Amino acid sequence: MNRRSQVDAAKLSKLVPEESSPYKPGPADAESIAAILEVLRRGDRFLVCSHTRIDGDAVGSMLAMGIVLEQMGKRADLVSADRIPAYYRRLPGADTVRTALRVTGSYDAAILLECDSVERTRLRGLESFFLINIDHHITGQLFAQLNWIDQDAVSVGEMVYRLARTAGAKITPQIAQCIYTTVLTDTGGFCYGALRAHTFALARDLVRAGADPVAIAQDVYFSASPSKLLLLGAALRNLKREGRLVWLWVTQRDVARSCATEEDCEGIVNIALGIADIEAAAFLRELPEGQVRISLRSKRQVNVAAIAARLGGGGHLNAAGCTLDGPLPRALKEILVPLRDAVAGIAGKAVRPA
Ligand SMILES: [Mn+2]
Repeated sequence: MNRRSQVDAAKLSKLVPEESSPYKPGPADAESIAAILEVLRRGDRFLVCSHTRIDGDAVGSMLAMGIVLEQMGKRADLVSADRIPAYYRRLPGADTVRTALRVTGSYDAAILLECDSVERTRLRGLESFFLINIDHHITGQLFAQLNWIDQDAVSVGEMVYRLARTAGAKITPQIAQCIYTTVLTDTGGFCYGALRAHTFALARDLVRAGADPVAIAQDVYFSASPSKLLLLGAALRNLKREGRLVWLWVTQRDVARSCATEEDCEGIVNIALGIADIEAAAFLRELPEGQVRISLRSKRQVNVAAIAARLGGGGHLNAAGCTLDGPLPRALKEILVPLRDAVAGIAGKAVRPA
């Protein structure tokens, strides 16, 4: 009996080597990582920030970056223009992120995560620093002194993981938890984005390093406030469908009646995209200042990043956003023109003979 179990264990360890990781990122970005690490090794104080309307990738990659810098013996100041949403406040180090609209002080570099411009941070005073730009958007821009853009990364957190591994950092349970959150949220729970076999290898690495996938999913997907569901109800009452296109909106009145906050708007657009045979979805919300924030989602080939970019926004092929001038009916009219064109283009492709 004993002997047999030893044989089985030996067989198993041959099949699943304990120490090796199947997560093998390509060598394509070795140069970018080396250049960034060079700046990090030479400096002492760094500023770490991300975009406004801070999301899971922004929070998780900032926090992971902060821990990696600390491990390297550096000082990292984490600053955000927005408060950390409740879903992410239990992440390790979330309470160290300072909320501010202006940054001062002396830093060897400012690391901008997931931003296509300095303006995207909504932080003033960044221009005077040496800027490092780490981004994975299709609409990423080379605005900094050092730019590392990888559209194939599922999250900026994945890029921070590569940087950490190259730096020889220890992937602590805290780092793993932060980076797993970025992967989970930017893929919509492993549903979309640049998902590849190596994404799951990355998730495996992170779980083995101490990320708790169930606890993180509970925080991200099962912790909604009642106000969020009330707002969702209001949005669903405003849902319109036209062929393969769907849109819905909330007014400032809907937001006030639901006692909803900015973060309660997160994810509403994905519910609209959940309708069968829909190719693209838009969620519009009136902002207090009168502008209209638009979230766009699509399945397959409808390129919502291109639509958003033409209107001053940006994002990914299937997930993007922009802000238009109000009032709401005017903004809706403006966004429907390119959306209808894009969806009609897909329909045309489908019937064209090969
Ligand atoms: Mn992201």
